[in-house]
Amino acid sequence: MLIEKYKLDQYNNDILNDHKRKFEFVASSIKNPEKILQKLVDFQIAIPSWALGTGGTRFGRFAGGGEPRSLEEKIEDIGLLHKLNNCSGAISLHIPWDIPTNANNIKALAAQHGIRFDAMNSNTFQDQAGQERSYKYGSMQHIDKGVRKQAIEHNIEVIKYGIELGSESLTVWLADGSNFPGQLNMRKAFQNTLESLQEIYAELPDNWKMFVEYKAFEPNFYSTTVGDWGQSFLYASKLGPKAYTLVDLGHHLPNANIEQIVALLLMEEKLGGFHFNDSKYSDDDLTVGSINPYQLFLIFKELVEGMDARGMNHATDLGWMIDASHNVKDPLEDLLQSVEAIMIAYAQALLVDAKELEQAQLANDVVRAQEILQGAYRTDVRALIAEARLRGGAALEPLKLYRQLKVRENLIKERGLKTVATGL
Ligand code: RM4
Ligand code: MN
Ligand code: MN
Repeated sequence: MLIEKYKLDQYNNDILNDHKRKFEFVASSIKNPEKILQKLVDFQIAIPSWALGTGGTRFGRFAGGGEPRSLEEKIEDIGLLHKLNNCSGAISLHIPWDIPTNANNIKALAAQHGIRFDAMNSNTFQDQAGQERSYKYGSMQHIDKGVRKQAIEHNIEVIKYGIELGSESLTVWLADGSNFPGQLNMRKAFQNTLESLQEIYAELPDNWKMFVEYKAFEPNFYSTTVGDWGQSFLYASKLGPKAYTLVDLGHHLPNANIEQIVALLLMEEKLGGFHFNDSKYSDDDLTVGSINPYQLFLIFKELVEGMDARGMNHATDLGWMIDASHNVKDPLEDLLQSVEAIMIAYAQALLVDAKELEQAQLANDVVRAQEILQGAYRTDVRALIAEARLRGGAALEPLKLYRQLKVRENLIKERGLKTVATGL
């Protein structure tokens, strides 16, 4: 399904007066609205290819209907999102779930929708059909050199696919670890993993980055070989300047101070990428901003401050991606909500007056510091984000237009009710 431009414009025109009123109200109460708007127009969040279908739990999966059956249809779905919000202009592929059999065609299709290829993701956490050796006891940490070699070769293959598509980064998330005390030698597991990563790192093109993602637990429950930001930082430091830590919001133990992690990684120039989601417990992969939007704002506040301190480009210098799973919602609606939550937190963080906050900190004025942060957080910035969308040619209210145009109903008509997308 394609959304015709005239329908989008018509929709915007119908609600334009109401929007203008709200926009002028918020714009009049903030400093530099134009500067903030430009940042919002530029900001893009990649959509992972595995998030376009209904995700399952280990107990079951309830397909939603009209799910993309191929990589081409996944790109079309992201094209719909991008048309609606103008901030989903990138796709992140997971190999082997989404092998681009004809890279030129795939590239051309993506270009038609204004989509570029974000980080490539490798998969050594599942055994694939026809695979020679098993990852049951890990991949890059494995005691058997043959298993490690297989995992290394897979990652090198993923880089090759990425080069063909114009991607410039590889995300490595390892499920490696142990379920029981004594199962492995932790030092050797680390060293094997480091050596494996070094072999992959050696194959990275000059302009590529490697993101080392960490996760506290699951699927292993006793130890994880890249378990937290300290371990990821250690690998990334030993690997070299092209290696960075990737922070996935759901990959921490409860109550971890993620904003502090982000601040320090940025300070050390080792923050590379970001996976957005929200959670009540840990890796719940829920809609961004659905559980703890204030934490998301605090994280963005550190991101903005830390990137500005280094003169970084917010839109391009870090890899931004959603990493979520949709059990009960329409995946596309869920993604629209997630992107909106990210844009809200980003816009609110841009409202924080860094100089004023610094003065409050230097005066040990704790109350003032809190007022500054919460003043920004409690500003209703939705009209600002809508204005950025309008300027970028997208919809003032993406979710409402999605429903009005009956996008899901149309996709079900096109693709059928019983389609299941590849992914988890
Ligand atoms: C993992 C991790 C990775 C993602 C897979 C699908 O929990 O978050 O980033 O590639 O899920
Ligand atoms: Mn992730
Ligand atoms: Mn995860």
